[in-house]
Amino acid sequence: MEGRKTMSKKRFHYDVIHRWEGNPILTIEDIPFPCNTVFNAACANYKDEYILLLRVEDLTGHSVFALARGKDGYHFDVQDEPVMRPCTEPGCFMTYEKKGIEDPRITQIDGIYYIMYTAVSSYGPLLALAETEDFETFERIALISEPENKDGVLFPEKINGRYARLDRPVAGGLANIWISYSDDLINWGGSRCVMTVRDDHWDSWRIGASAQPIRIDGGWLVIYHGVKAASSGPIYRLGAVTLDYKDPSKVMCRTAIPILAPREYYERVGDVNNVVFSCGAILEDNNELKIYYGASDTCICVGTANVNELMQFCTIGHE
Ligand code: BMA
Repeated sequence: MEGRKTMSKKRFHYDVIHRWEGNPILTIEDIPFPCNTVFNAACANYKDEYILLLRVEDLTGHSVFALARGKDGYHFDVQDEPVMRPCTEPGCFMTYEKKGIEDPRITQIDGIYYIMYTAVSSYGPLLALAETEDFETFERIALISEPENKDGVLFPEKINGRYARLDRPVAGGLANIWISYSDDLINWGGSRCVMTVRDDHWDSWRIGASAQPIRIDGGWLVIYHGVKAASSGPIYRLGAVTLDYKDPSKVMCRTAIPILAPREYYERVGDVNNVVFSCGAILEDNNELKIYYGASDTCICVGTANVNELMQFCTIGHE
C-alpha cells in the first residue's frame, strides 16, 4: 500500500519534448487570408529573426507557403499574402504542382536558404527545390526526384565534397528513409537505404526525416516521424536518430520510444487526427532544441528538448 502511494506521487513525463504552454503558436485565426488550415512549418534563423515557412492549405484543399516572422521563437506575425503558390507558368513545375506544394524544409548553405518541398500532382508526390537569400524573393531551382517521394531534407554541409539529402521514396511497398548525393543540387544519385520501419513499434508502417539534419558532437541529429497503422487510422509520432558525421548513411543510435506523441486535444483532433509532424528544428546556443510541429494537420506548435537529454533516449544501435 505504502509502495503504491509513493508510486502515484511520482510524476512521469511521457514525452521527451516539453510542449510550450502557449501552444498552439499559430492557427487559422492568425492567417490574414482565407484558408482551411496551417501546419507543418519549416524554420530558420535569419538576421535577428526566427522565420517560419508555413504550409497553409487554401480553401480548394491545395497547399501554399506563407511566411511568419518572430523575435523569440514563440510569437509570430504572418505576412498578408503567401510567398509561394503552386506554379501557374506552363512547364514542369506547373504540371507537378497541380495539387499543391507541401511540407517545406529549410537548410542554409553559404548564405543561401534552400527549401526542399513536396510537389503534389496526380502523378504522386515528388521532391522539389527552391532558394531564397532574403525571404522576400523565392526562386525555384528544379524538380529533384521521381514520384513517389517525400520528406526531403538537405544536409547543411557537403559530405565528402557532395551535397547530401535524406528522403523517403516508397519502394517495394516500403516507406523507409534513404540518402542520396549530388554535385549540383539538381542531379541526385548514389542512393542507399539509411533506416527502415520497425516491426511492432510505434514506427512500424512509415518513417520519414522531419527536421533538417543538425550537426552535433560526433554526428548528425535527425528528428524523424514514425507512423503506426492503428485500427482507427494512422498515428504520427516523432523520434530521433543520430547518423555518422562523415558517413550519414550509417545510423549510430535511434530512440526506442517516441520523443513526442499526440496527447493534447489539438494533437488528437483536427483535419487529420492523431498527428504530430515536424518540418524543422533550431538548436540554440544553450543546447536547447526548439522543435516546430504541425498538430493534427490543423495548427502549429513548438516544443523544446535539451539535446543532451534527448541523446539519452537514443539507445538503440543500428541492427
Ligand atoms: C503525411 C504528410 C504530412 C501530413 C501527414 C498526416 O503523409 O502528407 O503533410 O501532416 O501525412 O496527414
